[in-house]
Amino acid sequence: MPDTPAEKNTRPAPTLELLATLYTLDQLKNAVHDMPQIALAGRSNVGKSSLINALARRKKLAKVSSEPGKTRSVNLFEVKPDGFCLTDLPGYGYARRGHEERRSWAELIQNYLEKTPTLRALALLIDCRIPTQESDRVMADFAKSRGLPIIAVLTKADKCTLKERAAQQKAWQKMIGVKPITVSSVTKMGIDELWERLREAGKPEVIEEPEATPENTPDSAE
Ligand SMILES: Nc1nc2c(ncn2[C@@H]2O[C@H](COP(=O)(O)OP(=O)(O)OP(=O)(O)O)[C@@H](O)[C@H]2O)c(=O)[nH]1
Ligand SMILES: [Mg+2]
Repeated sequence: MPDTPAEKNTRPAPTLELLATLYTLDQLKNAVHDMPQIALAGRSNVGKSSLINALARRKKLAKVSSEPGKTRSVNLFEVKPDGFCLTDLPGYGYARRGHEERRSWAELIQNYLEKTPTLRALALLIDCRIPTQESDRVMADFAKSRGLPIIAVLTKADKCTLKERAAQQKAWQKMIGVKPITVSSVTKMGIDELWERLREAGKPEVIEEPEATPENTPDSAE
């Protein structure tokens, strides 16, 4: 008889499907999805949309640009067959956009984060070459204040040396108390490990049946 393969290896590889693109607060309010959600947050250009593509093993599922400020909407991607959503958010902290545009994005991100009851975790992305910034700390503090688990991700690992990477990991671990996973959307380094973490955080809650007691067990039929 063949050996039973480990459960991890029998799970079908997840696929990503665009479920909704939301530009306004009204659209956000009316988008009712009861699936668990994990949001990808981080400064503009950190590589959120590229990471969505790397996770999906597709090139153009999410729009990517070398110009910061590419993603302007909240994009929900359903993870199949797991049944949760990954959310690609606009980036924060990009100074060269107009004041009005930045304000409306900030409002959209804030509303999404504060008013999504099924939000399960925040994947917080940090560029491995850029020192910690106040805006990242604010995002981490927000997640902590909500009791949201943070999955810390160091992006663009292909662009920095091992030494730089280790220093950055240490700085982030000290600041947010979570060891970041190092990934590269170019070489696909760390993508499998990140999938494991995301699938664990997004899995549907198991509602435990109460234990059978004489009080809650109906009498057997005559
Ligand atoms: N070398 C390298 N470049 C990357 C990686 N990930 C993203 N990039 C590049 O970084 C730039 C920004 O990537 P995006 O994925 O659009 O970044 P984003 O965080 O979605 O940006 P906004 O939508 O503006 O918030 C693009 O030029 C990408 O090709 C990576 O792992 N390695
Ligand atoms: Mg983007």
